[in-house]
Amino acid sequence: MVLPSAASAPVTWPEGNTALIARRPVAEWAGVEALKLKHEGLNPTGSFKDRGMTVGVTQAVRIGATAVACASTGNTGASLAAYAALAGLPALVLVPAGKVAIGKLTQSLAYGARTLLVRGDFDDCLRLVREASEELGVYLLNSVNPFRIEGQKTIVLEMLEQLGWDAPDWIALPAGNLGNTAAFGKALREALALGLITRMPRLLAVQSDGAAPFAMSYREGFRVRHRVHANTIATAINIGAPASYQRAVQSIRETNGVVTAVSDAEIMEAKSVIDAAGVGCEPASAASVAGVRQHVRAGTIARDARVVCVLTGHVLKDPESLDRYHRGTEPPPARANRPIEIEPTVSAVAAVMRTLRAD
Ligand code: AN7
Repeated sequence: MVLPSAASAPVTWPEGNTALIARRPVAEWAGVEALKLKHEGLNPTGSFKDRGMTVGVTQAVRIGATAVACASTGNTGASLAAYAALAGLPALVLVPAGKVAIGKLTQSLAYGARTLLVRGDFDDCLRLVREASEELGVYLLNSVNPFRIEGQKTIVLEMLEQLGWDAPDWIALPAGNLGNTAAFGKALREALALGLITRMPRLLAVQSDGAAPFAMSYREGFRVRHRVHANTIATAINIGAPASYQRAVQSIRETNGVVTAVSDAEIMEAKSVIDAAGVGCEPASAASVAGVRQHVRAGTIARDARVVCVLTGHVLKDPESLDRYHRGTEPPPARANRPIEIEPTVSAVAAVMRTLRAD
């Protein structure tokens, strides 16, 4: 009823059925007791992209596509590479050279996609893949493809089901190219229309200060569609000209939503709290929790509100984001951990143990 039907067998890993969890240290840090985390990093390729890719690649097979392509900051490419391999279709993945986390690049290569390191940023990659796919007849699987959005709706529908169809007050998510913001709004609109829920949760879309064109537009009542030169540590959302802008504006309007931006330092602080709780996520994902904390402090989100933060990617996706702490070139956020090099002696281990606290 809420998804397009597959004519033949769907191309599926399978994906979804991710955990909705509560973790006290994260809730305390954010300032909301009833905070839950929907961990989309638990999908087969480690991000929420698999939910859209199963539908998108199934559609590619249905129409007889001979090759598939996408531009990506890393996760879309990793997911496309896996699902194309599953379907036996050649895949082209265009990523910005030098700006993709190593885990994601490794996946795209390992799953066998032709991976092109484009000398430019994500926005250049997207423009290029749109032109190339039109000229060369390759099936485009960025989230401008509506089938991707249909699949990503299941994040929200599954979350609502896990909550017994008792909708939360807020759903927070990181926002880059805005496909997910578009999908969440559509899912909520349909859930309300179908009577699955009786009231509309509010969306909180969170960007990084270094890549916040959507937050800028929001502050101006969406009168201007901004483009910026993006620069954030959260490479997944390092996007300056989001493609799904229009549909995302509709999502924010229809849910009485809020768009905000947080600093890279706040993102890494949130990540350190999520990581230290034994959950873990990639930097972009932590933006959702950082955004909630910001809006609890501002009074927009009540401390007794029921909030779900979507963690979009797995902790192993982007290990190098912690490099500068591990190498000691920068002080880590309060809860981030740093390796300690020692001589192979028991006394060296004992010296470290004396610094451990019982908590
Ligand atoms: C972990 O892979 O755009 O706002 O090319 O990987 O729907 O773009 C990734 C986006 C959030 C933002 N969190 O979602 C790509 C890509 C993670 C992500 C986002 C992405 P959208």
